[in-house]
Amino acid sequence: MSKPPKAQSYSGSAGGWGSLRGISRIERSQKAKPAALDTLRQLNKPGGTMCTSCAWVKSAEPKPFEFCENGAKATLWDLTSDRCTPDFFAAHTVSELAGWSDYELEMTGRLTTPMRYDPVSDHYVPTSWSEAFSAIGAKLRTLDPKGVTFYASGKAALEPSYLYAIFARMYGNNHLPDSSNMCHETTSVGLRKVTGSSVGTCQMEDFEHCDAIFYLGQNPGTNSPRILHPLQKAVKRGCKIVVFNPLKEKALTEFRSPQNPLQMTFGKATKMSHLYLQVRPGGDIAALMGTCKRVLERDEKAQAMGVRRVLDTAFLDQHTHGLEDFLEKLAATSWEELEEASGVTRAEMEAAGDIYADSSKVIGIYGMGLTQHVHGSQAIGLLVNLLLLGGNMGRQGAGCSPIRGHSNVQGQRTVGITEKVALAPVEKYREVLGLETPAEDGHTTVEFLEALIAGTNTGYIGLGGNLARAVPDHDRVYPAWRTMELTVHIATKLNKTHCMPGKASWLLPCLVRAEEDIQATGNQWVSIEDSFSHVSASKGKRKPASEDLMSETAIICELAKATLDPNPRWKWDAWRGDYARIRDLIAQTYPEQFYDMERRMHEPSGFYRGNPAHERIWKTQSGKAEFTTPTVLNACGIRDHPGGMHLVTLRSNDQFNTTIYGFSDRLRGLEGNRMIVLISPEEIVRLGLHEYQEVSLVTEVGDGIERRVSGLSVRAYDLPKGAVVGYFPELNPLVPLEYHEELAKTPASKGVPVRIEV
Ligand SMILES: Nc1nc2c(c(=O)[nH]1)N[C@H]1C(S)=C(S)[C@@H](COP(=O)(O)OP(=O)(O)OC[C@H]3O[C@@H](n4cnc5c(=O)[nH]c(N)nc54)[C@H](O)[C@@H]3O)O[C@H]1N2
Ligand SMILES: Nc1nc2c(c(=O)[nH]1)N[C@H]1C(S)=C(S)[C@@H](COP(=O)(O)OP(=O)(O)OC[C@H]3O[C@@H](n4cnc5c(=O)[nH]c(N)nc54)[C@H](O)[C@@H]3O)O[C@H]1N2
Ligand SMILES: [Mo]
Repeated sequence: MSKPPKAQSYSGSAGGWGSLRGISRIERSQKAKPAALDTLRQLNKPGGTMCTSCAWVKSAEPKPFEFCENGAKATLWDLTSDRCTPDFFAAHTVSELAGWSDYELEMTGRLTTPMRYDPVSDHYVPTSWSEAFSAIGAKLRTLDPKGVTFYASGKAALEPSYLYAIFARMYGNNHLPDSSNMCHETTSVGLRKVTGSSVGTCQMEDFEHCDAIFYLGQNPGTNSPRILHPLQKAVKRGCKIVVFNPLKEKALTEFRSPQNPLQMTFGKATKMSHLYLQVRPGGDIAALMGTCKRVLERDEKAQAMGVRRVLDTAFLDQHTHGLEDFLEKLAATSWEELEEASGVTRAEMEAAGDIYADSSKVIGIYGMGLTQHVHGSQAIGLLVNLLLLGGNMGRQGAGCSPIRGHSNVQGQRTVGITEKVALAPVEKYREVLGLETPAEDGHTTVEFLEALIAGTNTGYIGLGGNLARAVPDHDRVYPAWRTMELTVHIATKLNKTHCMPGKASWLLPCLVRAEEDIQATGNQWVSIEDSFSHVSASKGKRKPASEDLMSETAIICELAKATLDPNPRWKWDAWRGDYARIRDLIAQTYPEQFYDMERRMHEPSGFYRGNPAHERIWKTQSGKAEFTTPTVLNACGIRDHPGGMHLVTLRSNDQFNTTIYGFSDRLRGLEGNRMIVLISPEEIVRLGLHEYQEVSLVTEVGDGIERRVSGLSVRAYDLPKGAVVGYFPELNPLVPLEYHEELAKTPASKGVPVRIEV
């Protein structure tokens, strides 16, 4: 499958003509019909369809094309004319398909027909919807509810997500892990611990007022390109961007707006960052401490000179807790220790501190580079510390903004998809539905896998996703996956997880968001929540890929009817027939945030669900924003090990998670091969390697389990010492299941201790 590798650095900017070429390549490969372009034109606009790619905000004043390269790719991928039909399944055994690559499987096109796994012939065979539902319902009734997990991958809208969460609880458990458990769970736990809120505090207008943006561990050029427009605007009015990232990501160095014909044709790309700290993996805790150290020095200096102080002392007194302990820790930590743990110099940390001290409004942004570490919540805590020092929380032009992943992943948590009972609306469920929430917390993703390996999890329902592929430790997970009694996938395209059927297994093909969803009362609206907690309406207009598809909402209603005893208060047919009735349930369950949802979701840019931390109301233990006193200086769980390298696994520009669109990581100048490992030129020399040499990576956590990925081709890349980088999901066999964030259990896929073997 891989073409001959070619390494070169990319000379273009992020955005620009390269991004348009990227879109047209996918359009050709997916043979998208002209009507698909119509869908693109309506993407992220009131009355249109909300993009299924990232979770960045929908503008109240949309541009002619309110989508980016990768949003277009995701949409065209959904609207492909290729079909994965019963004939295809008749021609291939499931064991054969299990050997296909992620790319080959998804290239077969949209699933068209409900399929049942036949263990005798080892084929998926067509079945009818009614047979599928009654057989799955009957099977679920025989299983112990304590051993069945209901996973959700953050794409499904609020309506099906709400129903999915109550279905699991009516069935008898809180086993509702979400892709968030591998992603921003560190935010849900860590940011909540310090601000009392599990989501970001920024709003769009803050980007029009900030003086500085600290941008940590997120790659906007690939993963949220629409953010580049407000960033570019901010830079042009003088805002300074400080980046912490081991890789020099192109979009954070220069950007050419594809929305601006003049800049595309004649203009110079915009220089995006003023300061770029190439921290080592996990180096953010120390780099942020160094930045804070400088901020304090600058505050002392300001006091000595009798000018305006850098610290917002009124805010600190009234709104924060724990500053003294943090200051003690800072004073006790030397610059040498900070340089060693961060991988950057004192001068660089001082420069970052100076930009902070010279700015009166600062925003902090972060992504997987912070959350996917063993001590990720401490790194988030340190970013919040920095913001708190200057009172940069809960006021205009300031705040903390995690960039979410899937387009509705935040919303799924909001409407009840959570394994934590404390976060479930237990009282309201009782009042609105007569539902008694099971008392025990459910599985996180890691706990699900532990139960799977231990043999106590025997059933799995997946609302989207490719879970077996997205998780750590494939060599331990794959064999266990196949031992389950029941696996059910609600999906749009075929993937590796589907090719590891349990003893009884079904593929239930569903509509994508751009397709019309006709129920008893006509074509239905759905709604989704973005990274800024805005809830927007979305409607599909395209004809479905096959007549035999059902919506996610309809599938969940039918599964629930087939599984649960009838209850006059649980009106699955009425909910399925009119999604406004589900929104009514959401509004009754969460009245403060979702009142009048039916009307408000049509407001431009959606309605704001609100966030107490944005109003400086801190729902923390102390009732104040909490300073974090770090217990470590680097976020990696294991620092010292013989191999001495830390592996970062990340996304290329040509994938959406486990969906591989192609083999071009354009913005990094890496083409043609995904089985590569990036190493700095100095380390290549030190280790006696050479470019294009094949090596293996071996994990070093000392638990006696051999984890190895071989056949990786070496590429020289500008990286800090000790960092090696490769692609998710190919390198997931190297991430140990037990190596996860200390509080949130997010797998630590950004700082795995490894050695290189020739
Ligand atoms: N096109 C496209 N869009 C997507 C996705 C996709 O796969 N494709 N995925 C979606 C999902 S689910 C998510 S969660 C988001 C993910 O979006 P990101 O959060 O950008 O995730 P990654 O691609 O994993 O890259 C993380 C960044 O962190 C940096 N990094 C790694 N380790 C460290 C560290 O220790 N410190 C710091 N400061 N930086 C570090 C990496 O170099 C990289 O730039 O994107 C969403 N949007
Ligand atoms: N090593 C490493 N591992 C990681 C990460 C990393 O950075 N490094 N990132 C983690 C992160 S942030 C995340 S979010 C997870 C992602 O984990 P998942 O969310 O489980 O994976 P995806 O690849 O997004 O799932 C793709 C599949 O979803 C189905 N699908 C697509 N669209 C729809 C739809 O509209 N409806 C339904 N029902 N199904 C649909 C298709 O069948 C497709 O094959 O991976 C995590 N794993
Ligand atoms: Mo994610």
